[in-house]
Amino acid sequence: MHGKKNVHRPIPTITAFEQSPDRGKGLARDMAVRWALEEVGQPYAVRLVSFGAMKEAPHRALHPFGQIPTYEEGDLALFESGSIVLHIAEGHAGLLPSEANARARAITWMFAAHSTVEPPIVQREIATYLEHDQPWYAQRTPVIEDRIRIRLGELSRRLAEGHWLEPAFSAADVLMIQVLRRLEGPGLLEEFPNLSAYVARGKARPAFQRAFDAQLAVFTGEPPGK
Ligand code: GTB
Repeated sequence: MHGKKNVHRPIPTITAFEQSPDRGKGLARDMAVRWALEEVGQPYAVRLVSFGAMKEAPHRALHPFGQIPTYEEGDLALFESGSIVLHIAEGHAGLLPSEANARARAITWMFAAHSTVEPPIVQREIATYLEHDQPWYAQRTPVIEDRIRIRLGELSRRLAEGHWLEPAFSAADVLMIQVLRRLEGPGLLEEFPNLSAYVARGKARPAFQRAFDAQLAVFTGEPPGK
């Protein structure tokens, strides 16, 4: 049964960085999970983990790669933000269409966000943060940026004047917008005005703002909304 509403389920607990390197910009992958939970109105708890604790056995029992986010709900423990968002969308109304083909198309876009659009974006981050001292860095960066531009161009043409990837906002938009947010700032994303507008549309959603404020509060130490 898809899109079950009002089913009693335990409050899930997610993990997030105790100290996010993005200093509260909401770019770490707990943000997509928080956003999905906010969209469906599911309360959740957060356990903050340090970089050290992430690599220790108790956390690795939840996440084999020693990363965040994880998701615990009763007997169920999940890792991989895409899978977690899909699980949330499967269990609640509002993040996936109920008609079978439309639902399959939205799930396809979820995979596209993480499998097709995101990889060159992550390659650029890795080059910027970890490989900038390498002799080949200056030559490699424009190559990666061209790969990103190709994907953004393709996505931009498909989105065209559309508001969302499918006719209604879905879990696919949560993942895709979070992927595109990793390019924010003067640069590549701004070369594609409809993609910039798409990201802005997602960020304007009240659920995005609640999720953003909650993760920012971890960084500032202030309660959300202050
Ligand atoms: N495929 C997994 C998923 O989607 O859940 C990838 C999980 C992952 O990359 N987790 C990262 C992590 O735990 C945090 S989100 N890293 C620590 C480690 O591997 O030891 C990636 C991330 C981190 C920081 C920023 N930032 O500062 O801007 C953005 C994104």
